[in-house]
Amino acid sequence: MFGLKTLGQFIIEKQSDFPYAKGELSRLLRDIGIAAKIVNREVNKAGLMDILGKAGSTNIQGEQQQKLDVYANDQFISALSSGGECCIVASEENDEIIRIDSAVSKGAKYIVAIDPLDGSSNIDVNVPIGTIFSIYRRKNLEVPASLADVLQNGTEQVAAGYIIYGSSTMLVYTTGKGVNGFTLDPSIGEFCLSHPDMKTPETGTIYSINEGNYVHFPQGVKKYIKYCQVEDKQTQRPYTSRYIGSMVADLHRNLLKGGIFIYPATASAPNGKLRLVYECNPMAFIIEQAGGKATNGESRILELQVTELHQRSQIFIGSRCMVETAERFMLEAGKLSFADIPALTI
Ligand code: AHM
Ligand code: MG
Repeated sequence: MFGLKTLGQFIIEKQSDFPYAKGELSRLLRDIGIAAKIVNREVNKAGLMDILGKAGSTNIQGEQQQKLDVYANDQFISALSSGGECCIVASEENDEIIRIDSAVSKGAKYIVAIDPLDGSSNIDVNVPIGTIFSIYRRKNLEVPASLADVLQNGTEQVAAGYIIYGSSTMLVYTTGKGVNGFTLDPSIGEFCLSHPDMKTPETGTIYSINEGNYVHFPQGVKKYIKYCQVEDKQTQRPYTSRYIGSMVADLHRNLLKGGIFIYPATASAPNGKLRLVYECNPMAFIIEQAGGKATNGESRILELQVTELHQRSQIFIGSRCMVETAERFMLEAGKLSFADIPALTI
């Protein structure tokens, strides 16, 4: 372990950044890290499990074989329940919030919003998938924890992070004092600090969007895509298009290399597809902490009013300069015609 710093060691070290910390948040982050390792183990066997699934869709105890996204949900809820620091879990997999009564009675302070397995349509084809989490503090310890504690604006997040199950497994998180990334070393079963103080480039050359939906995009997005494709040496255009279809993987790559990820409104989804509470807000917190920017095309994601648990938002997120340019296209849409975009070559 020479020179290695594990997630557990790092969390304990960083606790002193918060003078009044009693270790609860540290324990919560540790619980998430443990659940992530369990989910990682199953994700890694996904193909194998499918093959073994031929023996029947039940396990050795005769129980129904669980789908991996349900399995991940169960693992995180179970780790958070037994950890005792989280009184409410809000998950993409559950219509309603889950109250952890044993933790409530102990006065647990934290709320966790989670997408246990994002991009789950990519499981079967061995493409990276992820977990996204967001942590809030209970608003008022004098009253029972409720949905109102979950419906806080993104600016109130105490911590946020993601786990990417890819060619290697990484856990990346922030508590509002920068972003740090840890790679799972399977030989010792520990997340080890591999990417300290992550910063995203001010600008980049990658744009990530499901261009198949082009005809349904708002004018500003259409025009921005065309801008990305125009030749211009100074801005290194045309940009490269990269879209995995797992937000965690697309954002992780863009965080490291510089780029923009857009999931806009479409004709059939006027508020976009991605969920504000457990997808957009945590990712926005992380990217901002890494020096990037996240908006819904006009307003900062973290300041959007949260009114519903499964609320959706369009999102423009990544390198600051690229997001600002895209925002300008959104703002000017309606005023600009295609001919106004410099050197448009389509
Ligand atoms: P999910 O939460 O059902 O997995 O959907 C979220 C995923 C994101 O990871 C990804 O960015 C997006 O859906 C891809 O959607 P699309 O296939 O419409 O491009
Ligand atoms: Mg999701």
